[in-house]
Amino acid sequence: MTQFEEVSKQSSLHPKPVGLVLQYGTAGFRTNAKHLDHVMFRMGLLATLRSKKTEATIAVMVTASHNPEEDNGVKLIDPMGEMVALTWEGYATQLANAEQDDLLTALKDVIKKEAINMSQEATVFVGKDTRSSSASLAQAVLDGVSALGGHSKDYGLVTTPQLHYMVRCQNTQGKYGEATVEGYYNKLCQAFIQLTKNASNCTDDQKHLSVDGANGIGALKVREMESHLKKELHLSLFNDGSEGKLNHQCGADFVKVQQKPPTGMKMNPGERCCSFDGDADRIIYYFTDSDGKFHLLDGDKIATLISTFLKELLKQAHLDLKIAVVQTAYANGSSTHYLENTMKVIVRCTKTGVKHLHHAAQDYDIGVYFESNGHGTVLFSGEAEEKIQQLAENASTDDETKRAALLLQNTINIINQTVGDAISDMLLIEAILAIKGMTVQQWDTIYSDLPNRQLKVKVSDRRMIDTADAERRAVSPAGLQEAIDTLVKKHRQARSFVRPSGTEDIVRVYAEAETQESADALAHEVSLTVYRLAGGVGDEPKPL
Ligand code: G16
Repeated sequence: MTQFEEVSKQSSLHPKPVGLVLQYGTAGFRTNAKHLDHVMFRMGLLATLRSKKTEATIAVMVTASHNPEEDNGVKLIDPMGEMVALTWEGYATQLANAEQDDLLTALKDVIKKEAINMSQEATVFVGKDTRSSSASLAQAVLDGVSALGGHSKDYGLVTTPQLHYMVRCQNTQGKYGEATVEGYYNKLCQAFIQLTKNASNCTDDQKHLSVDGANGIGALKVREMESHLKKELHLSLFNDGSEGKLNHQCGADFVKVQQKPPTGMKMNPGERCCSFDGDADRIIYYFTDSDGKFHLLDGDKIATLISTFLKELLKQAHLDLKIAVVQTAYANGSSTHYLENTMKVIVRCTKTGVKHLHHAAQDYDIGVYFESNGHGTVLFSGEAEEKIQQLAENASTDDETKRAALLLQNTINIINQTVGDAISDMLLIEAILAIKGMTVQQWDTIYSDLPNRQLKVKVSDRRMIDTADAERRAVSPAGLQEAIDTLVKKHRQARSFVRPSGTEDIVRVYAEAETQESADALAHEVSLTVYRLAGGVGDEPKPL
C-alpha cells in the first residue's frame, strides 16, 4: 500500500463532518471536543510534513487551555519550541477544512508548495492535558503521524510549555536540557535553588505560596515537581483536580477577567497566591489585604517585576544589552506609562497571541513579553547569553560583576524561553521576590493599575469585526470605531477597544478609565454598540 493509500484508509476512521468549517485561531483550532477528531488526525499528518520539511522534531499538544472542559484544541510546536510558522497555519486550515474526498489533494498541495522530500524521516512529539476528551484526540494525532510513516513519542499528560521545552531540547541535541519531564524539573529547580542562595533571611512565611491549579494539568505537575525544590519553596495547592471542574470558577483566566479570587482556595489576608490556567502556560498573582480588598498582579505587573530585576543585574554586570518589553492592547495604561517613563525601557505593542509577542521579543538582546492575562516569558539572544557566560567564567571579573553575571545565568536557566510557562514564571517570580526581599504588597505598589473591565459579547459572526493597529482600532463594521471614539471621550483617562476572540466564539471588549464606575460604564456602552452594529445575538448586554 502506498503512503497516500494508507492516509486515505486511516482518514476514513477519522471522518470530517460534511460542511464543518473551523478557523485557525489565536493558538490553533479550538472548539467543542466533539468536532475535533478529524482535525487531530489531520494535524498529525501536517506535523509529520512539517517535521520532514524542517528535518527536525515537531510537537502537537492537545489542549484547549483556558476554555471550558467540554472544549478541546490543538497547538502545533515548531523546532525551537515556538508556535508553528504563520504560512503553516494556512496549511493547517486547508487540511482541517478539506472535505473527506479532497483530503489527499489538499495534502499533496502542501507537499508540492513546500517541496517536501517524502522519503525524509519525521518525528512528532505528542502531549495532552487532563480533559476527558484529550486521550482519544491525542490518539487521533498519533494515527495521523503513523499514517504518513512518521515516528512519534507520546509524552502523555504534560503542560503545554513542558512539551514546547521537550522539542527544543530534542532539536538542540540536549544543549537546552534533557528532553524528559524529570530533566525539566531538574533544570528549573536547580536554577531556583542557585538563585535563592542569594536571598538572605528568608522566613518560612516568605517561602510560602498558595497555588490554584485550575483543576488541570498544572496541578499534577506542581505536585510532581515539589520534591525537587528541596523545601526552598513551600507550595499549598488548591483546585488540584481531585474534585472541581477544569477552569470552572478558578484558574488564571477566571481570576483575571472577574478580578476576584478563585473558588476552592483558602486565602489569608496578605498571603501571596497565584493561579495557573488549564494547560499551565499562564500565571496570575494576587492577594487580599486586611480590609478584604482584592489585589491582582497580572502579566503587566509580572513583566515590570522581571524587567526591573534584569535591568538592575545588567547594570551591576556592566553589560550594555538592549532590553525591551512587549505587550498587547490589553496592557494596562499605567504599566506602559511606568515602563516607558520611569523604567525607560523600549515598549512594543503587538496583536494578541503569544506567536506575535514572541517574534517581536526576538528583535532585542533581551525581550520580556507578557500578555496581561499572564501569558509570557523572556527571550535572550544567543549573543546576550554568550556575553553573560563569558563574564561569569572570566577569572578577572570582579566579585560584584561576577555575582550579577551568575544571577543572570541562573535566570536564563530558570526561564522556559520557548513559550509562556506558569511553572517557570512562578519559580522566577518567587526567586526575584526572595532575592530582593520584596513582599507581594511592595511589588503591587510599583504602579497602580487604571481601573479596567473586560466583557464578552456574543454575535452571529465574529469575523464581521476586523481590526488594525495591533487591534487597537476596529476597521469594520462601518461606524464601530467612530462610536467607540465618541464613548471614550465621555470618560477621563479612558481607552477602549474590541476584537474577535481567536479561542472562543465571542467578541472581547476592553475598557479602562479613571474610576471603576467609569471603566464599567464604558465597557457596557461599548458592548452595547458592538451588539447593535455587529449582529449581537441573545439578550442585549445589561449594565454591570
Ligand atoms: C491563548 C493564546 C494567548 C491569548 C489567549 C486569548 O491562550 O495563547 O496568547 O491571549 O488565547 O486569546 P483570544 O483573546 O484570541 O481568545 P490560552 O492560554 O487559552 O492558550
